[in-house]
Amino acid sequence: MYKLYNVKAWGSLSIHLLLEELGVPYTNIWMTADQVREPEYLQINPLGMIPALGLADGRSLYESAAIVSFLVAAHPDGGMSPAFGSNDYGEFMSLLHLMSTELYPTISLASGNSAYAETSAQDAHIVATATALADRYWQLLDDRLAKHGPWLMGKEFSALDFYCFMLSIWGKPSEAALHQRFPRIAKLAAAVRARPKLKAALESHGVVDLGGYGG
Ligand SMILES: N[C@@H](CCC(=O)N[C@@H](CS)C(=O)NCC(=O)O)C(=O)O
Repeated sequence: MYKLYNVKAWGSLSIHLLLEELGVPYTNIWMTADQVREPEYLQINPLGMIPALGLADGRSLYESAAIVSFLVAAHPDGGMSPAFGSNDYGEFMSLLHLMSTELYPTISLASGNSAYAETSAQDAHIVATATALADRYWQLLDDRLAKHGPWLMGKEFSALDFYCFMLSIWGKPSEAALHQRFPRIAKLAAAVRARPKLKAALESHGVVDLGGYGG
């Protein structure tokens, strides 16, 4: 059975929703921010970050996009990705990695208190630059939804939509403001929230309603 190392409304949210949608058994382990930084957790994720997924043989996986890629491959009947090796799958991977390696860290930088800044002026510069770059990526995703929606893979709902939803709840200055700028992202987020299988998980993260994350 899997073990999900989970913090409310952190990067484990997309994995939590994916596990629920797939209907596979897992043990949910709620963590505090302090526990994530403790040496015991570094044995599970050496990066000291959420998410991590414990496997039945005692190993653990980290990096959210890797966990998504693993789960959709381990449970292909769950229908959470296009067929492996298809051109659609290639596109699925491009979008997953765009969101995990570009948009996710850019959103983190846009949140401020960057380790890269020595002064508050430097931090303000990083926040402004990262906010503008994040908006560029959001526009790209919104444009794709406008052309090929309602989901990121067109008519097929997939694990990408959970991932996109998770990033959108961290919208700056608020989720609602992000929705105003990117209406198709707003539509996608509302449609994810409306999926019956996800109700309990969304409630447990406090993100059933718009702005549940804190804005
Ligand atoms: N590249 C990582 C990024 C994960 C990440 O940034 N997680 C944040 C939470 S959303 C975290 O655990 N931060 C550690 C901390 O704040 O102590 C991934 O995709 O899994």
